[in-house]
Amino acid sequence: MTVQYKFPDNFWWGSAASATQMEGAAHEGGKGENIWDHWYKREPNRFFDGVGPETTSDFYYRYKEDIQRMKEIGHNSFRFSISWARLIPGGEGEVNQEAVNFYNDVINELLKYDIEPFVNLYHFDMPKEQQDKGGFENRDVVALFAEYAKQCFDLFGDRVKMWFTFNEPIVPVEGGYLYDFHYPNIVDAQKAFQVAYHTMLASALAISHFRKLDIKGQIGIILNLTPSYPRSQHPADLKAAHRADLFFNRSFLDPAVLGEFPTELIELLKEYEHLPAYKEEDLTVIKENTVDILGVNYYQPRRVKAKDHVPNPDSPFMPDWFFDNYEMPGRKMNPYRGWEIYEKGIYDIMINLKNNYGNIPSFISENGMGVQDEHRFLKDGRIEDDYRINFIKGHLTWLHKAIEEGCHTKGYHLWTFMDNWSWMNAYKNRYGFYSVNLETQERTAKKSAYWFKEVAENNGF
Ligand code: BGP
Repeated sequence: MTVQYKFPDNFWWGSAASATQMEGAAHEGGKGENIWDHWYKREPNRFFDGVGPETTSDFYYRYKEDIQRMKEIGHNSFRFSISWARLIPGGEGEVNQEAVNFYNDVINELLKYDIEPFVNLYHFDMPKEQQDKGGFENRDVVALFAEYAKQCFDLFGDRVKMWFTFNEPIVPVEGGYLYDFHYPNIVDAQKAFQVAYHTMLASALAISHFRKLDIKGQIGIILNLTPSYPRSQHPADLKAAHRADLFFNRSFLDPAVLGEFPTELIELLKEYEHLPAYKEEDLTVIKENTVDILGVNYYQPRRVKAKDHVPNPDSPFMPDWFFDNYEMPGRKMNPYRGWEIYEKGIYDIMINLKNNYGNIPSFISENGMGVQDEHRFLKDGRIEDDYRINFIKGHLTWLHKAIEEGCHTKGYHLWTFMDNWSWMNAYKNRYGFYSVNLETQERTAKKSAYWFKEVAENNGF
């Protein structure tokens, strides 16, 4: 392969996944219930095809063969999450030894193949007992999360060098407290802001434990940074895009990297009486415990326009001072998932980090192309996913340009290693390098897996 786009030495090539989405063994190995197990039991029909978190690719039992596959396709790093409810079944108290053994084995197996384990502590999966007490609405849960994080550092910090506190903290806020696509299905802006605030406090508190333990590694957070593009240069549209950025990106990015919430955000929350409860000393914890590294998840941009004052029944929280989403005519769409494809977005994000966030070291922690009914692309027993190869290439090309312009970008992880269960969407959209037959658990590499192997081996394409 002639290499036109060469990436920096030691670039991380790999993929990402999460506990609830791939482990299976939802009621085995001493695992406690999390909100997904509970919600599925309560409302199975809310999940695509009625499929719940018990039906997965069974990584809990098949991690050895899967890690070997990672090696086969050139991974030098892999991100997974620890299930809080598996490690500490009720979210507090005794550690479950079977879980310790499992995560130890996974970490050791990855290291055996020179695959750097990237460990994320929370991927949307609050233990049910803690959610019953309010989850992150409840200040006590903040300290419990930090305690759980500390346990993880103690148990695995001798080998794991790359740590992340949360994946996409905005999603449980939007899903669970504004737009009804995650448990606890509450629609209440005040609670949403409280949960967002407590999540960022919990992240900083976990980082403070990490620093006290003097773990030889780095700690960060994974954010889905969604660039907001205005419909036009009209001041009202510009203001709408600015607010979308403020709420959906900067609410998390600023405290994580700069150690403080944007003043403008605080002023707006005061004005609209949504300021969450906080203690003065929290702000010091947030100030003193910023991240070493940022994981960036990028799928699609946000197109925004000024509110047109027509109530939108699909958007329960879209007050007048907010913005409306805008369906820009002619935008390029993923025909198999319904999300926009805008490769340059990845470059814009990186340039923003360089210019406004001290060029913090970062990497792409998720990017990927979901496809419905992907078996239609099956040819001679394997999925010919040229569309995914083009998708990755397009994004890597812009990422490469960002790096050439001085952005401190250290890797690229695809979402995801093998087709996995995805919350309410269950198995609707497939993203993996490997397809999985859920009846036989047979894995088959897609065309993109072989292509990616070459990219990783050549450190470029
Ligand atoms: C991201 C999440 C992942 C995964 C992905 C795809 O936001 O971090 O957990 O679910 O989105 O989502 P979907 O299957 O709904 O297309």
